[in-house]
Amino acid sequence: MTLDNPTSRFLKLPDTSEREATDLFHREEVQLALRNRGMPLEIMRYPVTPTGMHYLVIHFDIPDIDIDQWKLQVGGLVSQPLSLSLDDIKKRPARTMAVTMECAGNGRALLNPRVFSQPWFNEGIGTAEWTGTPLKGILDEAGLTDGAVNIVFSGADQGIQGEVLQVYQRSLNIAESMREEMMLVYEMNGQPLQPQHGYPLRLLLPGWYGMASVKWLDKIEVVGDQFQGYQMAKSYRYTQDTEEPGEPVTLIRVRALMIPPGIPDTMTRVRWMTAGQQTLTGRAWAGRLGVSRVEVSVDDGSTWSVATLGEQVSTFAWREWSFDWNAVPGWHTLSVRATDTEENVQPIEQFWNAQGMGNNMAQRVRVLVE
Ligand SMILES: Nc1nc2c(c(=O)[nH]1)N[C@H]1C(S)=C(S)[C@@H](COP(=O)(O)O)O[C@H]1N2
Ligand SMILES: [Mo]
Repeated sequence: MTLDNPTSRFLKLPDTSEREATDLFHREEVQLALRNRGMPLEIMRYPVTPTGMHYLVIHFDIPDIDIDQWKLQVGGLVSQPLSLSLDDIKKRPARTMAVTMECAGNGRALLNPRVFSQPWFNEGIGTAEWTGTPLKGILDEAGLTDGAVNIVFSGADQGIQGEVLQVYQRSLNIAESMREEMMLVYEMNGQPLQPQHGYPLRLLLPGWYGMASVKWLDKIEVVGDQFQGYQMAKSYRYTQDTEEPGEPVTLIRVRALMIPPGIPDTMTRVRWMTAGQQTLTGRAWAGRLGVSRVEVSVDDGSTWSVATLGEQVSTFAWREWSFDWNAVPGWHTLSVRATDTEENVQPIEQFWNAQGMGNNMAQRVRVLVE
């Protein structure tokens, strides 16, 4: 949207002095938010997110890697342990795939009561074209031996979380690890991985929430039991309190997001737009599943209309949607929700969990039309 007459005029959108206490963020949440940037939602206009605008999550520090010393070690219950340099890995069969990645905590800041952690609204999302080699090829070459149950992927980053000193580690069962789309990637959008995205090598598990795609990967170990590391057994669980074990967070749930239409108020991000025919657009994804339907509401969820689905960027990436709206003057709350190919639909009200995971509540956007 462009203004016909860009002359400034006085226009007061909701008053920021009337914020409630629940809207105030803690110093540590702000600190996390500054390290872990989100993707500005208007950037959904690009099918592939420019690298500098892809979201980021870094639990500890970005590790300092000496590429001359660096090797990927593959060991444990294998018949042939491997030690591979980046050049060795690049010589293997290569594949490039667009993948939509989302943080499992996306939407967390919208919970009430709010959960203290990286305070995403809806911007923990991005789609990149990743280049690497299939994980299965490496595992086949190493040769899993009898009794292999889990594969443990370790990053070079270390820190303390939940009072546990640890390296960032996640595990995966054998069947998932052997899926065709699982990759070890060394390029993002045609360039070597940037330090913040896992240089020199990361795991990429399309369809899974982002935490599973271990960055700065330097060790793959095949083990004979269920790995119980912190990022599996304690963190990334759906629980109602910190005591119960709960269920593991795994695949990405269905979600659609809207490019906020019109123009924003700097402080509140509330939108302003002119009356008449407007096209609302955005993207929708469902991890491993497809998106079967996207619906838009212009009356705060009272009624829903079906949007037009556009092309899907790849099997594991988002697809565009659009919806023509005849905007009438006044205040409106716009909303969008998607349904996946297994008929899971995004909730209107968020169910709450103690770590603020998998929150795929339908997005709401306040708009003043004049
Ligand atoms: N080694 C390591 N891998 C990691 C993380 C991390 O902190 N350390 N963060 C995870 C989380 S929670 C997410 S959502 C994704 C984010 O990947 P990105 O920063 O490239 O978008 O990386 C995952 N892999
Ligand atoms: Mo994440």
